[in-house]
Amino acid sequence: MPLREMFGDVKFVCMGGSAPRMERLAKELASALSIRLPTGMQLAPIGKTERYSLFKVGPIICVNHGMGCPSLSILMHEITKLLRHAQAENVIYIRIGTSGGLGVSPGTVVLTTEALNGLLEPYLEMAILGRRVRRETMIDSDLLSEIEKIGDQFPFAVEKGKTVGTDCFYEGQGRTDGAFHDYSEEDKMEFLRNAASRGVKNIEMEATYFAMFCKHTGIRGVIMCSVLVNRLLSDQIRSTSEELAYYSNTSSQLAIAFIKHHLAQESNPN
Ligand code: R2B
Ligand code: URA
Repeated sequence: MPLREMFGDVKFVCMGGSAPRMERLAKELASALSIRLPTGMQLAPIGKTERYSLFKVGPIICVNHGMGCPSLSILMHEITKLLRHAQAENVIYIRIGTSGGLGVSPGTVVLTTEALNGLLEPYLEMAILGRRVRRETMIDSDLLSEIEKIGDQFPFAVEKGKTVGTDCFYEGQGRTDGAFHDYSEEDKMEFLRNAASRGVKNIEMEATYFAMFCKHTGIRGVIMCSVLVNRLLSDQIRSTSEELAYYSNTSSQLAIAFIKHHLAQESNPN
């Protein structure tokens, strides 16, 4: 494929778990940035869609990464190789996701400052060549304050905080409504309160790998996740489907506003 021609202009890669959400985001970005497809053309995924669905609108890739770090890790390696071959420069990676909140209300977008693993430690541990390798998971992006400011225009809250990334949605996140659990409701609340007291605002399943990857490669990356439920109050989502659709879309709205602002600033720096 003529990769340079196809992807050499890329400036942003938006990644999120689900393919339909990423397709919707691509359509919303096209409309927000007034990117018109030639008459009669439809937005379509590029390449195969068995594992990931990738869309491109102007200088933005929108691609889904599935659930958990193993799935995300393959995507991040392959997208990064693709963009290197295409000679794309200064690309910003954005994870746009959903999460369970700690002490923050549904609809809030948490901007991750640092990712913690399920032991509440600030690193990702991987087995590489039969050895344990630990890598840092700080988000040292100068973009967080810019994004926080952009958040002021929205009716939902945008807050910086630490994010726990787990390998398991149920026991790993201290749920008591999975197929089994070997701890009590009190144990669960102690874990969640302990995490909150260390500055954790949300829990999801990809932040550690995403943050590590960006730090290790020097790629500028940010994680913005919508909160679906305040886990300090309940694990059950009691919102209506309309409310839930609104809550899960707040991070996409923030990402669109950020990309628009950033592109406008680049084309008119004064
Ligand atoms: C958020 O939602 C998914 C689990 O339901 C997971 O991918 C995540 O991080
Ligand atoms: N995704 C998660 O991983 N956890 C939640 O509580 C909600 C969404």
